Amino acid sequence: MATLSGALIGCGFFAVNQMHAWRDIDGASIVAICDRDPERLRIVGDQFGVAKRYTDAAALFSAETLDFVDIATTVGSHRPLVEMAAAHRVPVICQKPFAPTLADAKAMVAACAKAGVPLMVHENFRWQSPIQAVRAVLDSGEIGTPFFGRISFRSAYDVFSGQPYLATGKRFIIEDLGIHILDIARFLLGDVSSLTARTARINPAIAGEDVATMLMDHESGAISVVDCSYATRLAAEPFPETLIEIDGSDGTLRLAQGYQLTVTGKSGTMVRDISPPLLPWASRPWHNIQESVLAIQRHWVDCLASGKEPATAGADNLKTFALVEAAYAGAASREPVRIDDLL
Ligand code: NAD
Ligand code: 89V
Repeated sequence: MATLSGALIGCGFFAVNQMHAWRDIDGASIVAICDRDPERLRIVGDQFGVAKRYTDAAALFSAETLDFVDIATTVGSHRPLVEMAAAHRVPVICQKPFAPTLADAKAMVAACAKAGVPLMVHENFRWQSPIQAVRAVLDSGEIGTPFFGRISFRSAYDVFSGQPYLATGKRFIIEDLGIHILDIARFLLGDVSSLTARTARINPAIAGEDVATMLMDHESGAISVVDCSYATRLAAEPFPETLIEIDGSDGTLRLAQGYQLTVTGKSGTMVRDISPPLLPWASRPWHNIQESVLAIQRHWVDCLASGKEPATAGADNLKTFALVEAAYAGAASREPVRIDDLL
């Protein structure tokens, strides 16, 4: 397979993981990087030996011939950068949250569709190997048809030290973290027809909500609860594990802290340790997220090579993003929100 030439835009906190993962992937190579902050450009360029460096994305697109671009900036710049990629007919990966609003996200999907360029949202949590293992159990039919799910992320980990901007936005946990957990709920139980939400801010030092509880009706008839908190102090800090309970017509599955999966189904009860691998460049406790970065980027390269649509294509991500918008609207109104009305 010919090596695809990519560029990374945004060389901040999380992009370093993406650069490590690109180095591990045969079939793609990052040939140029861009950051409006020259110091971040220097740090990442030197660490990964990338000589072509740009402080302006427009200059990058004009000067380079690219097979894809990987946008790892924060949300405010996603729409102009994705539209710039579409204008240059360059396939594009965009970090989550995809856009500031669902209207922006729809415009970005439309721009890429009109230009005929593939667009994938870097929605990596569903690519964590424990989440994929849960999905494989459901697909095997071992627990029958799911009728209830709880997808839970509760922690008191200090996310603000690495990502200080998370403390300052009016929106916090649903937009930043809940978006992943809502996507996992869709990945496991299917699309959602309605959502009811409640939020709270426990930490007085931040601007947004740090607790959110969401109840969802899935189109399949299953019900799920997605609960997220950064105000939950536990004896053993679980960050960044997503815990899962699913009840089905023929059994149950439980993904418990420490990556312990218990399945009680048609063939009895099985307990398995499904801890994610610790990649050579990864560090605990982030290794779970880091391995999913490698998996989603590999998926992108496979999709570009085969012409397949990525699992988290822009069009798919609109359905996850709609859950985020519904959660904020529903928490404000204290009324259930119909998802079809947003899409
Ligand atoms: P960051 O602020 O550390 O890095 C962003 C970088 O982008 C900065 O260096 C900034 O100078 C640069 N930048 C911003 N606008 C630019 C522009 N127009 N042109 C060029 N450079 C520009 O942020 P971060 O914590 O690395 O987060 C980046 C994105 O990754 C966010 O959307 C965040 O939500 C997401 N993220 C995803 C995960 C995940 O698991 N998927 C984890 C953490 C962060
Ligand atoms: O995955 C993320 O988007 C991160 C974190 C796990 C800290 O919420 O911002």
